[in-house]
Amino acid sequence: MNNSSDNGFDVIGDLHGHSRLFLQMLELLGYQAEGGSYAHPLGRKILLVGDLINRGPDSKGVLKIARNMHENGTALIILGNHEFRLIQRGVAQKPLDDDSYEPYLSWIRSLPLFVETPTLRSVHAAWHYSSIQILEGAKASDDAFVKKTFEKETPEGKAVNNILSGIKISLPLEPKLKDRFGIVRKKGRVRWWKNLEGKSFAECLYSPMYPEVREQIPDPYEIAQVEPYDERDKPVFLGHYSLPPSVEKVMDMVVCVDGCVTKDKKLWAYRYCGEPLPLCKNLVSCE
Ligand SMILES: [Mn+2]
Repeated sequence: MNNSSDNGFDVIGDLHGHSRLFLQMLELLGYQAEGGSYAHPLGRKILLVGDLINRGPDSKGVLKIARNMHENGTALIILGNHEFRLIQRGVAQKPLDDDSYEPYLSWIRSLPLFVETPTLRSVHAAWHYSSIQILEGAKASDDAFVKKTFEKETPEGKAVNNILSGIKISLPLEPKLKDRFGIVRKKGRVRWWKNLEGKSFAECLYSPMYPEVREQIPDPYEIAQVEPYDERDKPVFLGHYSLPPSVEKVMDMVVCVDGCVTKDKKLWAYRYCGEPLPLCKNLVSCE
Protein backbone atom coordinates (compact mmCIF):
# COMPACT_ATOMS: atom_id res chain seq x y z
CA MET A 1 0.00 0.00 0.00
CA ASN A 2 1.19 3.48 -0.82
CA ASN A 3 0.62 5.86 2.06
CA SER A 4 2.36 8.91 0.65
CA SER A 5 0.56 12.18 1.36
CA ASP A 6 -1.08 13.62 -1.72
CA ASN A 7 -1.98 16.95 -3.27
CA GLY A 8 -4.49 15.35 -5.58
CA PHE A 9 -4.30 12.92 -8.45
CA ASP A 10 -5.08 13.25 -12.10
CA VAL A 11 -6.24 9.77 -13.03
CA ILE A 12 -5.59 8.93 -16.69
CA GLY A 13 -7.26 6.03 -18.52
CA ASP A 14 -5.73 3.12 -20.45
CA LEU A 15 -3.13 4.58 -22.81
CA HIS A 16 -2.54 1.52 -25.01
CA GLY A 17 0.44 3.03 -26.80
CA HIS A 18 -1.08 6.44 -27.54
CA SER A 19 1.87 8.62 -26.56
CA ARG A 20 0.71 11.72 -28.44
CA LEU A 21 -2.59 11.78 -26.54
CA PHE A 22 -0.70 11.12 -23.31
CA LEU A 23 1.43 14.26 -23.85
CA GLN A 24 -1.62 16.25 -24.88
CA MET A 25 -3.43 15.17 -21.72
CA LEU A 26 -0.47 16.07 -19.49
CA GLU A 27 -0.50 19.55 -21.01
CA LEU A 28 -4.27 19.90 -20.61
CA LEU A 29 -3.95 18.92 -16.94
CA GLY A 30 -1.26 21.56 -16.39
CA TYR A 31 1.89 19.41 -16.22
CA GLN A 32 5.13 21.03 -17.36
CA ALA A 33 8.29 19.54 -18.84
CA GLU A 34 11.00 19.38 -16.20
CA GLY A 35 14.37 17.70 -16.56
CA GLY A 36 13.24 15.06 -19.09
CA SER A 37 10.06 14.42 -17.13
CA TYR A 38 6.77 16.19 -16.35
CA ALA A 39 5.62 17.75 -13.11
CA HIS A 40 2.63 19.76 -11.89
CA PRO A 41 3.25 23.22 -10.36
CA LEU A 42 0.84 22.42 -7.49
CA GLY A 43 2.49 19.09 -6.73
CA ARG A 44 -0.33 17.03 -8.19
CA LYS A 45 0.51 13.56 -9.49
CA ILE A 46 -0.84 11.42 -12.25
CA LEU A 47 -2.27 8.00 -11.58
CA LEU A 48 -2.17 5.56 -14.50
CA VAL A 49 -4.70 2.75 -14.13
CA GLY A 50 -2.80 0.15 -16.21
CA ASP A 51 -2.81 -1.02 -19.84
CA LEU A 52 -0.14 1.39 -20.99
CA ILE A 53 0.93 -0.95 -23.80
CA ASN A 54 -0.27 -2.81 -26.94
CA ARG A 55 -2.76 -1.89 -29.69
CA GLY A 56 -1.65 1.72 -30.26
CA PRO A 57 1.23 3.16 -32.32
CA ASP A 58 3.84 3.94 -29.65
CA SER A 59 3.85 1.78 -26.52
CA LYS A 60 7.56 2.42 -26.04
CA GLY A 61 6.94 6.18 -26.04
CA VAL A 62 4.26 5.75 -23.37
CA LEU A 63 6.55 3.56 -21.26
CA LYS A 64 9.37 6.06 -21.52
CA ILE A 65 7.30 9.02 -20.28
CA ALA A 66 5.57 6.91 -17.61
CA ARG A 67 8.83 5.50 -16.25
CA ASN A 68 10.46 8.94 -16.13
CA MET A 69 7.51 10.37 -14.20
CA HIS A 70 7.38 7.35 -11.91
CA GLU A 71 11.09 7.62 -11.14
CA ASN A 72 10.73 11.37 -10.48
CA GLY A 73 7.86 10.75 -8.07
CA THR A 74 5.19 12.49 -10.18
CA ALA A 75 3.29 9.32 -11.16
CA LEU A 76 1.61 6.46 -9.41
CA ILE A 77 1.13 3.52 -11.78
CA ILE A 78 -0.61 0.18 -11.40
CA LEU A 79 -0.61 -2.92 -13.58
CA GLY A 80 -3.28 -3.74 -16.15
CA ASN A 81 -4.08 -7.14 -17.63
CA HIS A 82 -1.84 -6.35 -20.64
CA GLU A 83 1.22 -5.70 -18.49
CA PHE A 84 0.50 -8.71 -16.32
CA ARG A 85 0.29 -10.96 -19.36
CA LEU A 86 3.64 -9.58 -20.50
CA ILE A 87 5.12 -10.36 -17.07
CA GLN A 88 3.73 -13.91 -17.21
CA ARG A 89 5.33 -14.44 -20.61
CA GLY A 90 8.64 -13.08 -19.31
CA VAL A 91 8.61 -15.41 -16.31
CA ALA A 92 7.58 -18.37 -18.51
CA GLN A 93 10.48 -17.43 -20.83
CA LYS A 94 8.12 -17.15 -23.77
CA PRO A 95 8.72 -14.52 -26.47
CA LEU A 96 7.29 -11.10 -25.55
CA ASP A 97 4.63 -9.62 -27.86
CA ASP A 98 7.16 -6.99 -28.78
CA ASP A 99 10.94 -7.11 -28.21
CA SER A 100 11.02 -3.40 -27.50
CA TYR A 101 9.33 -4.09 -24.13
CA GLU A 102 12.37 -6.01 -22.89
CA PRO A 103 14.28 -3.00 -21.46
CA TYR A 104 11.16 -1.98 -19.51
CA LEU A 105 10.22 -5.37 -18.14
CA SER A 106 11.99 -5.18 -14.79
CA TRP A 107 10.51 -1.70 -14.19
CA ILE A 108 7.02 -2.96 -15.14
CA ARG A 109 7.51 -5.82 -12.67
CA SER A 110 8.14 -3.29 -9.89
CA LEU A 111 4.61 -1.83 -10.27
CA PRO A 112 1.83 -2.80 -7.87
CA LEU A 113 -1.36 -4.75 -8.66
CA PHE A 114 -3.46 -2.09 -6.89
CA VAL A 115 -2.90 0.99 -4.71
CA GLU A 116 -4.49 2.69 -1.76
CA THR A 117 -3.61 6.27 -0.69
CA PRO A 118 -5.16 8.20 2.19
CA THR A 119 -7.98 9.34 -0.14
CA LEU A 120 -8.45 6.78 -2.90
CA ARG A 121 -8.13 3.23 -4.14
CA SER A 122 -7.21 2.16 -7.62
CA VAL A 123 -7.17 -1.17 -9.43
CA HIS A 124 -7.35 -1.93 -13.15
CA ALA A 125 -10.77 -3.65 -13.20
CA ALA A 126 -12.38 -4.59 -9.85
CA TRP A 127 -11.77 -3.91 -6.15
CA HIS A 128 -12.93 -7.39 -5.22
CA TYR A 129 -12.34 -7.59 -1.46
CA SER A 130 -11.47 -11.27 -1.12
CA SER A 131 -9.16 -11.17 -4.16
CA ILE A 132 -7.40 -8.04 -2.88
CA GLN A 133 -6.90 -9.86 0.41
CA ILE A 134 -5.29 -12.84 -1.32
CA LEU A 135 -2.97 -10.50 -3.24
CA GLU A 136 -1.99 -8.30 -0.29
CA GLY A 137 1.81 -8.28 -0.30
CA ALA A 138 2.07 -10.16 -3.63
CA LYS A 139 4.71 -8.74 -5.96
CA ALA A 140 4.90 -9.07 -9.74
CA SER A 141 8.69 -9.02 -9.32
CA ASP A 142 8.47 -12.36 -7.51
CA ASP A 143 8.81 -15.28 -9.95
CA ALA A 144 7.24 -17.75 -7.52
CA PHE A 145 4.10 -15.60 -7.21
CA VAL A 146 3.78 -15.04 -10.96
CA LYS A 147 4.14 -18.80 -11.58
CA LYS A 148 1.20 -19.45 -9.25
CA THR A 149 -0.98 -17.35 -11.57
CA PHE A 150 -0.22 -19.48 -14.65
CA GLU A 151 -3.07 -21.78 -13.65
CA LYS A 152 -6.38 -19.90 -13.73
CA GLU A 153 -7.89 -22.03 -10.96
CA THR A 154 -5.32 -21.36 -8.23
CA PRO A 155 -6.37 -18.77 -5.62
CA GLU A 156 -3.70 -16.39 -6.98
CA GLY A 157 -4.72 -17.03 -10.61
CA LYS A 158 -8.38 -16.36 -9.85
CA ALA A 159 -7.63 -13.28 -7.76
CA VAL A 160 -5.44 -11.70 -10.44
CA ASN A 161 -8.09 -12.39 -13.05
CA ASN A 162 -10.80 -10.85 -10.90
CA ILE A 163 -8.98 -7.62 -10.18
CA LEU A 164 -7.27 -7.13 -13.57
CA SER A 165 -9.95 -8.43 -15.94
CA GLY A 166 -13.14 -7.96 -13.93
CA ILE A 167 -15.84 -10.21 -12.50
CA LYS A 168 -17.39 -12.16 -15.37
CA ILE A 169 -20.67 -13.99 -15.87
CA SER A 170 -21.84 -16.36 -18.58
CA LEU A 171 -24.05 -14.73 -21.18
CA PRO A 172 -27.21 -16.28 -22.65
CA LEU A 173 -26.61 -18.55 -25.63
CA GLU A 174 -29.68 -17.06 -27.34
CA PRO A 175 -29.85 -14.32 -28.31
CA LYS A 176 -26.12 -14.17 -29.04
CA LEU A 177 -24.69 -11.05 -27.43
CA LYS A 178 -22.12 -8.82 -29.11
CA ASP A 179 -19.90 -6.23 -27.46
CA ARG A 180 -19.60 -2.68 -28.75
CA PHE A 181 -17.03 -3.84 -31.30
CA GLY A 182 -19.42 -6.38 -32.82
CA ILE A 183 -17.65 -9.43 -31.34
CA VAL A 184 -19.89 -12.25 -30.04
CA ARG A 185 -19.03 -12.92 -26.38
CA LYS A 186 -19.71 -15.86 -24.07
CA LYS A 187 -18.77 -13.93 -20.92
CA GLY A 188 -19.60 -10.42 -19.82
CA ARG A 189 -18.08 -8.11 -17.18
CA VAL A 190 -20.38 -6.94 -14.44
CA ARG A 191 -20.93 -3.82 -12.32
CA TRP A 192 -19.02 -5.52 -9.53
CA TRP A 193 -19.67 -2.83 -6.88
CA LYS A 194 -23.45 -3.25 -6.92
CA ASN A 195 -25.76 -5.78 -5.37
CA LEU A 196 -26.81 -7.64 -8.52
CA GLU A 197 -29.07 -10.30 -7.01
CA GLY A 198 -32.15 -10.80 -9.17
CA LYS A 199 -31.08 -8.16 -11.70
CA SER A 200 -31.35 -8.67 -15.46
CA PHE A 201 -28.37 -9.08 -17.81
CA ALA A 202 -28.80 -5.50 -19.01
CA GLU A 203 -28.62 -4.20 -15.44
CA CYS A 204 -25.68 -6.42 -14.46
CA LEU A 205 -23.32 -5.75 -17.36
CA TYR A 206 -20.87 -2.87 -17.13
CA SER A 207 -19.47 -3.15 -20.64
CA PRO A 208 -22.84 -3.20 -22.41
CA MET A 209 -23.77 -6.05 -24.77
CA TYR A 210 -26.17 -5.93 -27.65
CA PRO A 211 -29.04 -6.63 -27.98
CA GLU A 212 -29.80 -5.64 -24.37
CA VAL A 213 -31.40 -8.50 -22.43
CA ARG A 214 -33.82 -7.28 -19.77
CA GLU A 215 -36.06 -10.30 -19.38
CA GLN A 216 -33.48 -12.93 -18.37
CA ILE A 217 -31.35 -13.00 -15.24
CA PRO A 218 -27.82 -14.45 -14.88
CA ASP A 219 -26.98 -17.65 -13.00
CA PRO A 220 -27.33 -16.79 -9.26
CA TYR A 221 -24.26 -18.92 -8.48
CA GLU A 222 -22.14 -16.68 -10.70
CA ILE A 223 -23.71 -13.52 -9.29
CA ALA A 224 -22.81 -14.75 -5.80
CA GLN A 225 -19.10 -14.09 -6.62
CA VAL A 226 -19.89 -10.35 -6.59
CA GLU A 227 -18.88 -8.58 -3.38
CA PRO A 228 -20.74 -5.25 -3.43
CA TYR A 229 -18.57 -2.26 -2.53
CA ASP A 230 -19.11 -0.64 0.85
CA GLU A 231 -20.10 3.00 0.27
CA ARG A 232 -18.22 4.03 3.41
CA ASP A 233 -14.98 3.00 1.71
CA LYS A 234 -12.85 5.29 -0.48
CA PRO A 235 -13.63 6.08 -4.12
CA VAL A 236 -12.17 3.54 -6.56
CA PHE A 237 -10.54 4.45 -9.88
CA LEU A 238 -10.52 1.93 -12.72
CA GLY A 239 -9.56 1.51 -16.35
CA HIS A 240 -10.23 -1.56 -18.51
CA TYR A 241 -13.86 -1.39 -19.61
CA SER A 242 -13.65 0.53 -22.93
CA LEU A 243 -16.90 2.23 -21.99
CA PRO A 244 -18.90 3.63 -24.88
CA PRO A 245 -20.02 7.29 -24.60
CA SER A 246 -23.51 6.10 -23.57
CA VAL A 247 -22.26 4.69 -20.24
CA GLU A 248 -21.53 7.09 -17.35
CA LYS A 249 -17.88 6.99 -16.29
CA VAL A 250 -18.77 8.08 -12.76
CA MET A 251 -21.21 5.80 -10.94
CA ASP A 252 -21.60 5.67 -7.18
CA MET A 253 -18.11 5.34 -5.64
CA VAL A 254 -16.55 4.12 -8.87
CA VAL A 255 -14.85 6.05 -11.67
CA CYS A 256 -13.82 4.26 -14.88
CA VAL A 257 -11.57 6.53 -16.94
CA ASP A 258 -11.39 4.11 -19.86
CA GLY A 259 -13.32 4.92 -23.01
CA CYS A 260 -11.61 3.12 -25.86
CA VAL A 261 -8.66 5.23 -26.94
CA THR A 262 -7.91 2.95 -29.88
CA LYS A 263 -11.43 3.04 -31.36
CA ASP A 264 -12.71 6.45 -30.25
CA LYS A 265 -9.33 8.27 -30.45
CA LYS A 266 -10.26 9.98 -27.21
CA LEU A 267 -8.43 9.82 -23.88
CA TRP A 268 -10.19 10.40 -20.57
CA ALA A 269 -8.97 11.59 -17.20
CA TYR A 270 -10.44 12.53 -13.82
CA ARG A 271 -9.12 15.43 -11.72
CA TYR A 272 -9.36 14.12 -8.18
CA CYS A 273 -9.09 16.48 -5.21
CA GLY A 274 -10.11 14.10 -2.43
CA GLU A 275 -13.90 14.45 -2.75
CA PRO A 276 -15.53 11.50 -0.96
CA LEU A 277 -18.09 11.10 -3.73
CA PRO A 278 -16.73 11.41 -7.29
CA LEU A 279 -18.34 13.97 -9.60
CA CYS A 280 -18.89 13.88 -13.38
CA LYS A 281 -17.76 17.49 -13.73
CA ASN A 282 -14.20 16.45 -12.87
CA LEU A 283 -13.85 14.36 -16.02
CA VAL A 284 -11.78 15.75 -18.88
CA SER A 285 -10.92 14.35 -22.30
CA CYS A 286 -8.70 15.10 -25.25
CA GLU A 287 -8.60 13.81 -28.81
MN1 LIG B 1 -7.55 -3.90 -19.53
